[in-house]
Amino acid sequence: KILVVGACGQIGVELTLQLRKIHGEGVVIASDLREEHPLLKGTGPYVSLDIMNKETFHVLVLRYNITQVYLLAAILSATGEKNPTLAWHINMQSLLNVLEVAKEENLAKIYWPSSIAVFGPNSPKDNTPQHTIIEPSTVYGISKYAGERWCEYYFNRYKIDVRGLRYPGLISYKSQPGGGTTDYAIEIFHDALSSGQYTSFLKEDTYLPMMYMPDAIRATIELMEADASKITIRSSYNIGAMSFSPGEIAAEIKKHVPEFSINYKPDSRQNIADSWPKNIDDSDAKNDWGWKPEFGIERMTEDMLRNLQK
Ligand code: VAH
Repeated sequence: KILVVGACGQIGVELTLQLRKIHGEGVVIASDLREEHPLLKGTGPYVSLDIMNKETFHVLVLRYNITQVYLLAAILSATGEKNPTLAWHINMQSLLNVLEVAKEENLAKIYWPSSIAVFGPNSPKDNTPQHTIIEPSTVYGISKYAGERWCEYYFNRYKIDVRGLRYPGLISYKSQPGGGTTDYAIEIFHDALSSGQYTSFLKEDTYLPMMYMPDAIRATIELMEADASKITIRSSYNIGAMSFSPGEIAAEIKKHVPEFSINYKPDSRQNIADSWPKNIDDSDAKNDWGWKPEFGIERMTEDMLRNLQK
């Protein structure tokens, strides 16, 4: 059985639905601290779980005969800066709880996402390599980098088959984002359709690596289904699809919503965005398990607007 922790979050909802499509509804147990997300209702088993409680998590793994865990629960970059020690505690202890139980129960596979937020001001900004200077300057990035090292440690020492992806900013219409710096790229679509106007909290020319959620979900599944012998990165793979700035996505939206207008009021999130790469070198993901993105800015914009207008 597969357990998704954080199943009601921006990634969790769509990942749970896709895993249920592939493995069958009864096989995938969705769990979260919050109540069941409307899109999950009626699609399979749901349990309330506080992943910070190792004992209740361990009991749940035994009761439901769990052999794989996807851990999506985390405090993201912007929220993390408001409460650094809480973000560190939640992001790290949840992972350590999962890795420890994976060792104690010899679980088959663990998925834990990292982020391009692991890169800091001293990392190369263009074609950021898989292995480079990594000095994260946000608590979220620090926790994701530390988590990558823990995943590699449990693989090397206890042979736990843990895998991960350094997600770029993710864009989706099905579920709400949760406190990220890249969330402007989701808000802009909602505002374009509701008010025709958007005030961006990042500057016009702030380029960031981005990915449409269908690509991110497919990448996660393809990574987890790849033969273990192909996986050469046990921290977390760089992965990319596109990069754009608020100015560029606004121009793309304007092609569909001519009256749309944007203005810029950078806030504290600008400093976070400025510390991150502009685009990512994901050649390891391409070479090891055949990664290939399918959505660019045009196709994503068209799909986002069409689905949000429904
Ligand atoms: C955030 N959406 O903004 C997340 C992600 C790379 C960005 O980690 O914090």
